[in-house]
Amino acid sequence: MNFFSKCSALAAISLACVTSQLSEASEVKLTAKAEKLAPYQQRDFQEEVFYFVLPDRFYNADSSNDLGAAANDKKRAVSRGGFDKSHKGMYHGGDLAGLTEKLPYLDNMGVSAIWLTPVLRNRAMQAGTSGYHGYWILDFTEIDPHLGSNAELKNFIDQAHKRNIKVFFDIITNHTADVIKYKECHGEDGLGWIVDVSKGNDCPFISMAQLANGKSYSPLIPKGDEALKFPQWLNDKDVYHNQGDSFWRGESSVRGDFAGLDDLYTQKASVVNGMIEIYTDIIDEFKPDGFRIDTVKHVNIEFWQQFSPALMSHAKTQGIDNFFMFGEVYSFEPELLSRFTTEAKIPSVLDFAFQGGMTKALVEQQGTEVLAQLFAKDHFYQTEHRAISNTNANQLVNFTGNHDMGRFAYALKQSPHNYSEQAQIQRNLLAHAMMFFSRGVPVIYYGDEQGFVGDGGDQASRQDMMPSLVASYNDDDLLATDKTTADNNFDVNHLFYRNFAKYSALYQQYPALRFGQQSTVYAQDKPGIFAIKRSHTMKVNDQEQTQELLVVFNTADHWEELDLLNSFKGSKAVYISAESKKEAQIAPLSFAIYQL
Ligand SMILES: [Ca+2]
Ligand SMILES: [Ca+2]
Ligand SMILES: [Ca+2]
Ligand SMILES: [Ca+2]
Repeated sequence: MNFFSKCSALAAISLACVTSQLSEASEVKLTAKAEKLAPYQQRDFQEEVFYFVLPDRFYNADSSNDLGAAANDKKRAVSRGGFDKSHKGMYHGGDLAGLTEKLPYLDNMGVSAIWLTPVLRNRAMQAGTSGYHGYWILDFTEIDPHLGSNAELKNFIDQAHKRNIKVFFDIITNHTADVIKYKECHGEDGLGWIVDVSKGNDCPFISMAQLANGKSYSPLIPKGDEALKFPQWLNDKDVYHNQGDSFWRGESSVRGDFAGLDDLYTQKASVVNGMIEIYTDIIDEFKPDGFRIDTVKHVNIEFWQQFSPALMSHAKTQGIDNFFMFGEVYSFEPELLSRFTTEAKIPSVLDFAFQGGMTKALVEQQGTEVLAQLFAKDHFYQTEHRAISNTNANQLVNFTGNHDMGRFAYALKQSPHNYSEQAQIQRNLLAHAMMFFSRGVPVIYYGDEQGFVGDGGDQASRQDMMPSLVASYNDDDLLATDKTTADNNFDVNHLFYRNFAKYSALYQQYPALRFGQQSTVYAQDKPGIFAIKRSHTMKVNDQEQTQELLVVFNTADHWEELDLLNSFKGSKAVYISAESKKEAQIAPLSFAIYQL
């Protein structure tokens, strides 16, 4: 009996047995996630399937807000404009009303949590591009008018909660929009440049040693901009470092401006308390289910040691018992990443090391031992700090690509291996399967489910889901579809969308895939088999039951023998992504899950 026929026999009781992930005909009835997942208020963070989205690039359901603030709104004049659908660095019109309208599309794919790029009010224009991405906050008390109103955000959260979907905000404590200028760089009025910006390093960083020797910048706020920020204390120049631009190393990494963005003096108690108040107010007003924290590495650890526990405990007083936070620490080293979940007391971080492992194994074709080496460092995340939320590597946040580094599909496309379209499709699907079925919480980057590719990172990876007018997006060859980004791309029949829906359903069906302790069963020094065991003990009717799953990936572009199954007598396949010709073989670039 081959695996396919085993799989068919099981199909009646298992949710998903398909002959091939590339076949069009293999539709299986999946159990709705609502039947498997606990209600959002009681659900653990590590049960989620995340969808990460830039609201501006998703769906425009209200063209009346496309320009942002109203023309007669004096208070918000700097939050008006920047709308140009043909420019990749401008607002494209997507909004909260659009996200609300498209909730069924996300729900159907099995998404159980949505992470939005920052929604607070931005300076609309800065240095020739716009704040469409939300990372240039001016007003920490209200929603950017391009996206909608505070009331529309509340409605979006209510509608998501009705579908048992959580909502996470992306928050920033490192910097505000760029309002403060330096006389030495921008002149007496702060309105231009008096240095040669073509030489790079626009406003060179002044170190602590230089400060001690009397060198410093003279910060100023251009006339008319003195009261732009909310709350008011953010308009005080003394709550910023004012040391010039970061060059991303040493003390400049924490004390420097991010390309001119005003870097907060996060060592000062008033700033720590001010930021805690800003975000406890946000929790009180909107009751989000958690936060993703931006630029964590660029803020001193002592700040997080106060900020993180304060927010976690405040959320509990608001009845959000499972409130959770994860930080962005741009590093591929578990030794450094884990400092922020342990020393800095942030419950979890985005697992950049996991993303790096996917790239090594599936783009660069390194041996699967690179994955074993990655997971061998999971112990770094286990320390006494777990008192906060009993966290461990299972709560790390897995992703394959993002809005800064670009999509995994782009990494495949530009690889010197010159992958065929079919190979790009298979490798992309396999990377996403690893993201779902390895320890950690999966994050689908919006558009990946529609075969988006992109020309690189940053603006080049922030395509529109709605019909785009950006020429450099629309000339892309999307994977597994004849459509382009000039079309509407909410296709529930796209190969990737359908597969991600299956991955979500599997994830939600088997507790061991969400909670299971992971151990490596097999890895090798060349592409091929990587096998892990996921093991989870739970109480069922007062009896302890252990669910054990074996997940086998084949990263090679050839068939591999599955001799290792001999060590797991009586195992049965619960999912095989590509039909096997023979028992005890696994198809190229495919995976299989067995119950032990
Ligand atoms: Ca709009
Ligand atoms: Ca900083
Ligand atoms: Ca500045
Ligand atoms: Ca292009």
